[in-house]
Amino acid sequence: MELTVLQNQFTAIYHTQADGVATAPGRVNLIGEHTDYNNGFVLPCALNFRTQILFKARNDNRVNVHSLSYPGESDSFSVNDTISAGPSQWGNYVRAVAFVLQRAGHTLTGADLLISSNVPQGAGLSSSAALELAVGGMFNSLATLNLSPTQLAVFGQQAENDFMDCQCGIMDQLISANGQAHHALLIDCQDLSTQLVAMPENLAVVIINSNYPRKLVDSEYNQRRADCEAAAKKLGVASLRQATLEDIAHSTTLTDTERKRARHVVSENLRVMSAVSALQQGDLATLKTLMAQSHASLHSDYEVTVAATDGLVSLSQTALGDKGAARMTGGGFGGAIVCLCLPEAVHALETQVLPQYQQQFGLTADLYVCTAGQGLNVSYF
Ligand code: GAF
Repeated sequence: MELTVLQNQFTAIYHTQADGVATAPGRVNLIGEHTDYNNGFVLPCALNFRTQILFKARNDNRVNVHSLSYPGESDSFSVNDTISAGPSQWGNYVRAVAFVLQRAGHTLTGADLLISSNVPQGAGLSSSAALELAVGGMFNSLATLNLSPTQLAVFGQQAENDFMDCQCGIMDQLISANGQAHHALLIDCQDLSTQLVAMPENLAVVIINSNYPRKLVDSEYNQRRADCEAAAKKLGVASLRQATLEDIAHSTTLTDTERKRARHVVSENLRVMSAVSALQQGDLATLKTLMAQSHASLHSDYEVTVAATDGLVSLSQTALGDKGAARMTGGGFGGAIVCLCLPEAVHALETQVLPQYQQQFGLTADLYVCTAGQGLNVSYF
């Protein structure tokens, strides 16, 4: 939404003008799925879809929150008290970030907030990480906490883990904090070091949201984490980052399920590193192979795809031919797929894949042609 419209809305709600705006993006992961919580490698890029929070500091310790996505609802809490869950799920993301900052000993400032977002929700594009980072950036700036974007990302992850009860890894928050326009970011989730990887100018990033209703996502996600931790323990390593495909093949103690989960994680880490070289060389044929292997592994070994996302990927791979690559992206169990393709191939996705998907699965998919966007930003008017 245009900033002036948002500023007017802020004034209509709070009868005063906003001081500034904190904005943070959603993300798409190009490759490296379910590797972050195994201390592995991921290669996401920030999106040009963003969450914006207009804010004005208050003289008391209250945080008042409105969201344009939930008109008629609001939240309000005091940063002087211990923060607990409130009436709304969306408001709880604001509370969650305030809670973890407060728990770490930071003194927060009260503020009036207005949230607006164009990150598609429920599509696996990290709308929650975008909100957490915008909230963290806003408190950081208002209370002069001097936290780095990476520190804010860690607080965002803690907010998910310790307040929202979702045991996610660090990828979504870290890319929302540190993304750079026109670049993907290779993240080593073991030490949180990052390396920018320029996106080839001749490749479009296309996201297709399956709109498949996501169910049991959190419980299945947490179960995958537990499987990986059990596998690492049996292999005698601190995390699957330290395991090799040979270790996994030769182990006599892993269950079939643990062997499959570990094989996905270790092979996916190798694919991420190959994908970085392929992106740097603009080698679409290799990217196509790697993304197809990643999807197949997520289907067979990690078992986080559903028929709808398998179908979308397969239809996209056929429609793109040698002009593009496709795989599921994000946590899975529905959500979105990502395609990297020549701009001239986008038409085939729109005119062939969307109607075929509708016909086969009875669902209307949404297609977004995206660009790699900028990470967290806070500015004053
Ligand atoms: C979700 C999680 F939030 C991430 O941390 C990551 O594990 C991803 O699923 C799978 O790669 O987005």
